[in-house]
Amino acid sequence: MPEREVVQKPRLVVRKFLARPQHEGVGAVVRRSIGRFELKYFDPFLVLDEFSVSAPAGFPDHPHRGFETVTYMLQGAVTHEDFEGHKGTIGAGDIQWMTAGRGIVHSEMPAAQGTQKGLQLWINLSSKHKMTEPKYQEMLSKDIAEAAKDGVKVRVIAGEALGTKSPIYTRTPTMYLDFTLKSGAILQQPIQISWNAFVYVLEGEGIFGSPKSLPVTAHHLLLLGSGDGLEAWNKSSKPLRFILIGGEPLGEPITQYGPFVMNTQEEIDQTIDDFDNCVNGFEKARHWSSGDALSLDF
Ligand code: FJE
Ligand code: FE
Repeated sequence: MPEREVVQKPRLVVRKFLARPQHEGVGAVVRRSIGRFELKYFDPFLVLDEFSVSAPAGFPDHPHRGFETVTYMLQGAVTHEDFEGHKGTIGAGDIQWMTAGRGIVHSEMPAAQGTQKGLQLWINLSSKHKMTEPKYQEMLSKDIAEAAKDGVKVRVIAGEALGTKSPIYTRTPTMYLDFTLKSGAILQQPIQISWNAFVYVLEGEGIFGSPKSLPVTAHHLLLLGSGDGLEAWNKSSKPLRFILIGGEPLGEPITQYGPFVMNTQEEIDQTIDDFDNCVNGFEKARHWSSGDALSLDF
């Protein structure tokens, strides 16, 4: 009996976006793919930014409520500091999984000379988790599980790949995998059938979904259609690196005002009120500032 394939109904690429650079924060540049006008929301994902920032630019004091931010560093380092005194620096390969929940006010600033690069993903929280206590999960590069087989290497940030599991707890069920395929390598990666999933290409060129499709290069976002997994090929002579992210859609109404994402307009009005008055989770914003010279109007 032949071995059963891990992917029986491969997902095809249904939409493709090139993320062009735009200005965000103070003097920072992001290539935004999810969260821009043409793709406001890909349930449960609100924003995907490939950011690039050099001192003195950055993302000075700003609030969040109702979702999670996941920062994955690719180059350099970023220091974050919040209104509870939680402070730290994440460097290349490290991850910070921040559940803003009912409220975080923080700054995210370059920590080194040169250009700091990374990805920041905003994952929506379901109505029952929006007002949860803020929480951080941080993993250093050396602690991120890696697996390799037949020219495919994966760093498992969330979820499971090649028999390796991540310890990250996801309130909105999410997979986050960083794949590198050597020249000639082929990938088959299962994805929950009911989840939304996309690929973001970081380096090299890859063929996704069908072996007959055209190669895709860096800074492209590919939305995947229905199916039980992803098939990808590196038919080029150079390494291919891409991120595969999937998540269970919440199927809830969303109302967004900048860094506040709730279900209804009333909840947004309440959030603006809470923030202005430093109550309901924003208490510590009253006497706090990171000390960054820059300031951000969100
Ligand atoms: C934010 C504008 C912003 N993408 N990528 C408005 F820029 C931000 C923000 C970020 C951000 C931070 C990092 Cl470290 C990386 C990012 C947007 O901080 F939250 C609002 N509201
Ligand atoms: Fe932030």
